[in-house]
Amino acid sequence: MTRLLVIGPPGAGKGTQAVRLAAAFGIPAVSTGDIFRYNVTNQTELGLKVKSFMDKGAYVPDSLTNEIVADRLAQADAADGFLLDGYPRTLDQVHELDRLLESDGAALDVVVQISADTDEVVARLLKRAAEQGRADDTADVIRHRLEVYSEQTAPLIDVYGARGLVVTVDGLGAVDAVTERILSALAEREL
Ligand code: B4P
Repeated sequence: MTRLLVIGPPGAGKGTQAVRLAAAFGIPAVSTGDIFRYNVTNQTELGLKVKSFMDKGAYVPDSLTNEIVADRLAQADAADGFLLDGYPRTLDQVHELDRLLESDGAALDVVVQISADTDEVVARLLKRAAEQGRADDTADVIRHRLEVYSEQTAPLIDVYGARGLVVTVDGLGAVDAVTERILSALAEREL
C-alpha cells in the first residue's frame, strides 16, 4: 500500500510528475484539477458549479472538493494505494483527508513537495496557454493562482513537515530528470 501526495505551486510539474510516479508505483493518480476539468468539459452538474472558480484561478469550495475526493478514494482501484495530485490545498482539506485516512487506518507515506521559482512557473504556464489554451493560464489568472497558492496551500508544507512527511525536490530541469530526483528521494524513504 503506497499513499503519496504531490504538492507545489501551479506549474511546478505536479500533474506531469503525478502520472509518472503513479505508473512507477502501480497506483492511480487522483488529480482534483483533472476531475474538475473533465466535468467542466462535459458540462456536468459539478462542472457547471466549479467553472467560474477555476476560470478566475480561485479554489473550488472545500465542501465540493472534499466530496469528490472522498467518492474517488472509495473506488476499488484506490484500495491498495493512490497518489493525490493537487489535493489537499487548504487546511480544511487536510483535516478532511486526515478523517478519511483515519477511518480506514492507513496514513500517508510521503508528501512530495516540488519546488520551482515564480519566473519558471509563469513561463511554463504561459507556454501551456499558447499550446493548449487552458482558461486559467492567462497572465492575470496565473498571478492570482500563485497568490492563492502562497496564502492557502504553502502553509500546508509546514503542517506535513511537522509530521515528518515532506521530501522536497527541485522541479527545475528536464521532466525525466525531475522524475529521477523524486524516485531517488522516495527510495531513500524506502518506498
Ligand atoms: P491543477 O490542475 O492542479 O493545476 P496546476 O496547479 O496548474 O497544476 P498542473 O498539474 O496542471 O500543472 P503542472 O504543474 O504539472 O488545478 C487547476 C485548478 O483546479 C485550480 O486553480 C483550482 O481552481 C482547481 N482545483 C484543483 N484542485 C483543487 C483543490 N484541491 N481545492 C480547490 N480547488 C482545486 O504543469 C504545468 C506546465 O508545466 C505544463 O505545461 C507542463 O508540461 C510543464 N512542465 C511540467 N514539468 C516541466 C519541466 N520539468 N520543464 C518544463 N516544463 C514542465
